[in-house]
Amino acid sequence: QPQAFIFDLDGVITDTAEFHYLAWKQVGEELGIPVDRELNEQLKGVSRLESLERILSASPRPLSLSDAEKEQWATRKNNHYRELIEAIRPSDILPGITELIEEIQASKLRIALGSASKNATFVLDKLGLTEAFEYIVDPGRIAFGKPHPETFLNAADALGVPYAACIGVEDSEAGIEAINQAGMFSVGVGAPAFLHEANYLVPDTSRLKLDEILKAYLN
Ligand code: B16
Ligand code: MG
Repeated sequence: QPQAFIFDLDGVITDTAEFHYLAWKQVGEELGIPVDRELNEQLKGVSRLESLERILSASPRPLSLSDAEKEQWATRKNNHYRELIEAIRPSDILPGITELIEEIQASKLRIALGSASKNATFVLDKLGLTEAFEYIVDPGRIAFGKPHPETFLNAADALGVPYAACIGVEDSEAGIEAINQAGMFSVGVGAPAFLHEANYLVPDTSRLKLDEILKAYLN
């Protein structure tokens, strides 16, 4: 029997994945590196500095930046991002998520957040969802980001729930790999082209139904 859900934030609870994309696109333009949606799939779920590294690797001309310069570009991206998320409101919770959380609570299952984002608590507060999460992973204390399983293991350990009794929900390829590596049941939200490793896949959040997820888990 499952005991807990561990949710990703950006792209699952709310569409901040789009804001991360727009912010990186802007930084890419400033750096002279085009950031398109395909490259963006490789940035989802990945930390700020690692995302920058991946963008720099895609540069059409060789670019070598010092660590201090990289920090500056990462901060620049975060400033763009913070501007974009300033106006987030509870109505920006993605379709079906409020209902899913209510169903999970009614079934007495536990709920944690496993986001890579240092802005996660800010976003959850804006959405009015902080109370729904019993535990929120602090990415500052995670040594290895997604696709490493540490984020999800940390959440399960904090709840005191066996890994195999956890269900992780993710929109990123890196995140699905992390959940699978953790020995948990993975639920993907998005396109099969990127998320085909998910144990259960839906095209968008409106299709996340607790009974369907539990049926798939028990199969
Ligand atoms: P920040 P998630 C991830 O959040 C995003 O998918 C990824 O695009 C972002 O780079 C990462 O958080 C770090 O975010 O710059 O705000 O610390 O999808 O794991 O909820
Ligand atoms: Mg995500």
